[in-house]
Amino acid sequence: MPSPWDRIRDEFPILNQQVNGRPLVYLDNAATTQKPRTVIAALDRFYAQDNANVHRGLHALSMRSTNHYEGARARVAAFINAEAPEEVIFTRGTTESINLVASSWGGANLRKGDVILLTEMEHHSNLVPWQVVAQRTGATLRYLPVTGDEGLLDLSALDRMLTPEVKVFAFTHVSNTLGTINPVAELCARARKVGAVTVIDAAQSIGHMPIDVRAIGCDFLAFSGHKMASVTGIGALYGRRALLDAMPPYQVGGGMISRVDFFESLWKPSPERFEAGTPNFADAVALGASCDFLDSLGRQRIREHDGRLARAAYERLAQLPGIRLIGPAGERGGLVSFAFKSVHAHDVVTFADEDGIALRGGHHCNQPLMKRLGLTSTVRASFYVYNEEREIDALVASMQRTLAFFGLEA
Ligand code: C6P
Repeated sequence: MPSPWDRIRDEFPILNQQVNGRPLVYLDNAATTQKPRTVIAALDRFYAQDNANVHRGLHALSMRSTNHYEGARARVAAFINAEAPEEVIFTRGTTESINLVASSWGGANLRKGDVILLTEMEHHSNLVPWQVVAQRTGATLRYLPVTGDEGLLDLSALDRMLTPEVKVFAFTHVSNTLGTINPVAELCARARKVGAVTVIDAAQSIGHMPIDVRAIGCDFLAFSGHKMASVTGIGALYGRRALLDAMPPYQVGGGMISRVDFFESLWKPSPERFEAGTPNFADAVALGASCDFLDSLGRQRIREHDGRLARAAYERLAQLPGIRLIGPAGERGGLVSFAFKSVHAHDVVTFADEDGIALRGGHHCNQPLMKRLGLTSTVRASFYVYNEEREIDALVASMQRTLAFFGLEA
């Protein structure tokens, strides 16, 4: 039987184009992944056949649409092995999911004297919402250090930092700048010992590896559809049922109430409590389709593929003069991040674009981490299911051309 891997690039129509007269080499997958035909078709089919508002109508289209929307919720719940679909709340993505937890759970449960534990490698989306809730409640922020250029969490500091005052421990699964894969199950187990609630930012892991929230033992997990071969504007928050049911709403309005009077209202349970207004049901259907697509490839196989490319790129790039690679030299997620001593990241990315290669250069929404490493920016190449070894050749050749232009060749 043919494997979907055999013709993987044909599944992604966008890849078949030239950029600046060269075949496109798309290595900006950590920013957003491309979309396969099956996901585009699922969205098209939904709008062409089933579109109607959900949870409101008694007519056929509305009931069909509601079934698709709730089916997508069940599909996402199964994808992460949640106990029940009600533990999945649809949001706009990782950022909104974390804002929901910080504002709703944090606002209701944190007070002066409590500690919010984060890590130095957090994306702004898992940092700023906690700063704001700390200011609102009087709680204190604490950061688990990163070891240096190898970019690991300093687990030896955890015992000292994970005190009973820590009420919540929020950390990323895979760093979008370092490529580090954090030992999330171990972090959750250690947090549980002091009674801290755990929040995992899975933006960079959800599309790249198997994720089982029950095996990991987390309380919350946030992710975005557009980083897992799905469309923009949809993502999810997983939360343990008991915690969700005890949380106040994040936004209020239609759809999330059980009764409204002129002066007070009652809320529905999760997930409706956290989905005020008309939800993004069409894109949720596309998210369900991307779960099917990723499972057809096999998520363990995706992890091996992306990790292998990232390690190969790391080893090839390490031979270039004046390069500083950050993140672990061994096992890593599907990205590499580096800086040249004498060429700014934006110049590197601009030269690469001339060669048809899409990279990202900048601070990657990781300003505190950059400061910690004494950097202002890096170049990042990030891989996904359709990338091939020959694209690493193109990447390295482009870097050599850039270095030669600046008179820095070996
Ligand atoms: N990182 C990158 O190029 P949103 O924007 O809500 O879909 O995801 C935010 C986010 C949260 N956590 C991590 C670890 C992330 O990498 C991201 C998004 C993109 O690295 C855009 S800055």
